[in-house]
Formats: sequence, structure tokens, C-alpha cells
Amino acid sequence: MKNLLSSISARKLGPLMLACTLATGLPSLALAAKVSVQAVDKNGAAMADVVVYATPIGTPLPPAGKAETATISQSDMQFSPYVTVIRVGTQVKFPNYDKMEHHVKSFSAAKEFEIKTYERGVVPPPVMFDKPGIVIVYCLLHNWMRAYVLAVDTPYFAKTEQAGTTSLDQLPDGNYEIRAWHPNMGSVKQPLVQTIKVSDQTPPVKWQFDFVPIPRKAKAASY
Ligand SMILES: [Cu+2]
Repeated sequence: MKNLLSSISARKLGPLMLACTLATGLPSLALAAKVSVQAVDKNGAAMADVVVYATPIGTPLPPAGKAETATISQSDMQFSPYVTVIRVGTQVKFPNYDKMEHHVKSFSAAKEFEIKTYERGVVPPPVMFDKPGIVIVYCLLHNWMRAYVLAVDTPYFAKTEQAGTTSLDQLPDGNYEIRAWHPNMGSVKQPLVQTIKVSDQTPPVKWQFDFVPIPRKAKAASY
């Protein structure tokens, strides 16, 4: 069996897995590909904090499982992470790890909410993001503090690292609309979009934005 497995490519395992499933009753593995993503700015420089998400064309999304939870903490007088991507239906916690009090406020249509001033160690009840869209999160006590949440209608998403790269790891074969968004686009500019066909041979998906990102606001010098 081992020799047989190593002599054929992983992509040919579908029928075999099905046969094994029928024989053993074990669940089969869904075929899923890894798609690399690369984002650069107007000048070709790597772009971090780009959210990339893929929506299948012509096939339904997998149902949402157990409610997911994400965390945006307040530490060193900033929200961390700066950019968060979640599937609609995810709850977000906002723990405060600073010595100072903080506050959380969103005026965004996709999720308007407020968590009144709270102190270190406090984790207020999580906030449910129940609609797709872009949510800008502020602390009204510290005007440089800002975080972005992009709630998307798909479980297939990722965010680029400092090198401008990331990957979508579990995309079942098929056709997708894939979108890329950066916080500087806010909710004004539409995300960039491409159509891709996912298989084991999918080439990296490359994005070039038509702007140079504005650096994140630094905390005030007095802090
Ligand atoms: Cu604050």
C-alpha cells in the first residue's frame, strides 16, 4: 500500500480515497489546493496587510461550522492586529492588556457598536460581526488607534505578511472570484478582483495596487 501511494500523485487519490472510505468507513479527505498570493504596490514594493478572499463560482460555500472567535487586543497603545479578516458570523473579543484605559467604537454600517471605556485585564463580551463589510474600529480616547475588520461571506481568506505574500490553503478545486483589499481603500474603493481556476497546478495569484500604502499612524510620543 505504501509503495502504491508513493507511486501515484496525491491528486489521483480521489477514487482511491473513496474506495478506502467505502471499505473502512473512515471519512474521505476533500481535495484542496494551496494557492500562493503576492501583493505589491504601485512601485512594485511588497504590500503587507492585504486581505485576499475567494468566493466559489457555481458551487455552494461550505456551511459555517461552530461560531468562530477572533481577538483584537489593545496593547502598547495600539489595536493588534491592525487588520483582521473574518467570516461573517464570527465573534471578536477586545481584551485590554495596557495600563491605560481604552475604548472601542465603530461607526461603520456593517457593524456599528461601542464598548465604553474599560481598564487593563478586562475582556468585554465579544462583538458578533453578522454582516459582510468593512468595519473601522476606533478608540475615542487615543485618536491614532485604529483597526480594520473585513467580514467576508466565505471561509477562504488570508492576509499578506511583511513580504507581501500569503496563501489560501484549503481551496477545493473549481473556479473562484478572488478579491484583494487594503485598509487604505476603506469602503470607498472596490477590492481588486480576478477569476481563477484552482487545481494542483494553480500559479501564484499576483496583485498590483495603484497606490503606495500610507503607514499606520504611530502612537503619540507622550505614550
Ligand atoms: Cu485607547
